[in-house]
Amino acid sequence: MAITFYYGSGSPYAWRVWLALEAKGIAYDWKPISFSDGDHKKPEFLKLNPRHKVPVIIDGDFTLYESAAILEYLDEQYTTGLKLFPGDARQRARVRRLVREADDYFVAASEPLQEAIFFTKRESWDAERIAADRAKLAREAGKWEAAFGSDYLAGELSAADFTLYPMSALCLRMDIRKPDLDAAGAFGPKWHAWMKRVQSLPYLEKTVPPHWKK
Ligand SMILES: N[C@@H](CCC(=O)N[C@@H](CS)C(=O)NCC(=O)O)C(=O)O
Repeated sequence: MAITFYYGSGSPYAWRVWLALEAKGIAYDWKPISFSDGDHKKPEFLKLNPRHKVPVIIDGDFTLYESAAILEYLDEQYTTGLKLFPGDARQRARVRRLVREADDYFVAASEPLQEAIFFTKRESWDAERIAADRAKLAREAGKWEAAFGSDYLAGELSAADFTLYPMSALCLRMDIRKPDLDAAGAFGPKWHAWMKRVQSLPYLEKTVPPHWKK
């Protein structure tokens, strides 16, 4: 039976799960929810996730939210397709570490700027705050640049790439709203090359947030 996958367009967390489902070749029933219609606050959704957030999956009689936990579950429960946590104990620990670094430090460094650009009216944009938030993002990006050693974050393609890629794509999207921000310039050449490699995965285009394609 297919997994039910609750998705919200633009959510980097939901995107991570979509990439994992595709890469593992798991059958799923895609259920996009509408944030603007408040679907995530409706009683039927709150029964699935009392924190009113996507992603959520339902696999038979098992419901799970939190994207990082979902990827671990999918990898343990389904042996098909890509191994999201490949290798030996040390290699898997490295993947988990990278996932934590993205969820904790990259998010902390990028969310303030995203808040300032996406969720603040243009007329209220505060140049000083934006510059400070961009500098914070650039400092964090520098740490990732220094860590790149091979094609993918942990060597082989893994859950780490599916975690950081959507967050990174969201950062680049800020330049569409404010071209002189140059969020792309906050990232180094290795990071840009890695973005291109992930973009060339055969299922990547399918998972791009639908409202970005309009
Ligand atoms: N830690 C969660 C974060 C999920 C999350 O923040 N989802 C956002 C979209 S990016 C959401 O659904 N927000 C709606 C809300 O909080 O009401 C995960 O990894 O799944």
